Amino acid sequence: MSIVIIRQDDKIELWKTAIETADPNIKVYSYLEPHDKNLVEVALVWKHPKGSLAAYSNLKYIASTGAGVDFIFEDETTPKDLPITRVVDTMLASDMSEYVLAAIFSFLKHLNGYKVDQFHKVWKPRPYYRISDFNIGIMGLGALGTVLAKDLLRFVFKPQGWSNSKKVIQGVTTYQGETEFGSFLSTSQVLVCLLPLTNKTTGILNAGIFEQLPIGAYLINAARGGHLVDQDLLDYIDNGHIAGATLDVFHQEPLPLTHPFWENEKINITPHYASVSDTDSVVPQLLENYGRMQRGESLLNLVSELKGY
Ligand code: NDP
Ligand code: OXD
Repeated sequence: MSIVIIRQDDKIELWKTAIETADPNIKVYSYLEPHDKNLVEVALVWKHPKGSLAAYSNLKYIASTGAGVDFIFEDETTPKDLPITRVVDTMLASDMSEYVLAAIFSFLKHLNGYKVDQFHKVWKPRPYYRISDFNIGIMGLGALGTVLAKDLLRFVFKPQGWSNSKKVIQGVTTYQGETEFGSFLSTSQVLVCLLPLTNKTTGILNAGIFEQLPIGAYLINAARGGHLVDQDLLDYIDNGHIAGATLDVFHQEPLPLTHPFWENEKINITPHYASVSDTDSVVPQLLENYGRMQRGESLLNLVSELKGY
């Protein structure tokens, strides 16, 4: 009985060592090394090559080593009806909060604009904003969005959030579903996307919603590139309706060198590094689920195939 790790970056050894160190009784393979695929019960995946999961016919479940599972559903050859788990982790959530806070503070104090000025040796003070000036609208009040909302409260920001189901978070104005989306957007001077990428949320950051934001709004997308219609953002930055954006995720990663985002002074780019699963923090929950599977108990952090997240 064994676990296989399938990912295309350079972190296979890191995860393998972390699991084997935590429990030397578990045999862990890289999908690239020789192993008996029939004995593999669990696939730990992160952006696996499409089609690679289909080779494992005795899997009991698939575990994403990140919070997102969009790449698993996008692979049409993923074995059907298998449970899928994802990471829900306090460190992942607090890292995301720190990233979003950094982006918001940078916007409030024009740090991006001053960096550009510095390269041109320009001394040009601008009126700055204060924490009290803005509502911070969070799209997605799940594991990450909820922690962000609470962290924003600690800095005396005014967070508000939007989700599928109604949420009650003390100090946070919450909006639910399509009917309340417009009210949420029209009062969000900073819009933070922390939605999962699903059929319903693909392309959700588009001209239709930018139009509903207050003039001068700022966008932070740390969820998935597929949420954003790139050209719509460029158009709304060009026409001044959107003041700028911080983007951590893109349709194609790494972002192609020819992409216009690289050249846009009002767009801050980071390389999908807002919040990264830390093996020390995440391996215990992976092992907990492995034990549950062996004991025939229900798994933690299961994803709904119907909802796609
Ligand atoms: P969760 O599943 O915990 O939360 C998702 C939230 O989005 C829920 O509140 C859900 O509503 C809401 N939602 C989903 N679909 C809709 C919709 N159609 N309309 C309104 N609300 C919707 O996810 P996480 O918070 O753990 O993570 C969110 C995403 O962040 C991940 O899927 C991943 O893509 C991204 N991510 C990016 C990272 C990075 O480094 N850039 C790192 C980690 C994650 P409800 O609660 O009612 O179901
Ligand atoms: C994740 C991510 O989904 O890193 O965890 O994007």
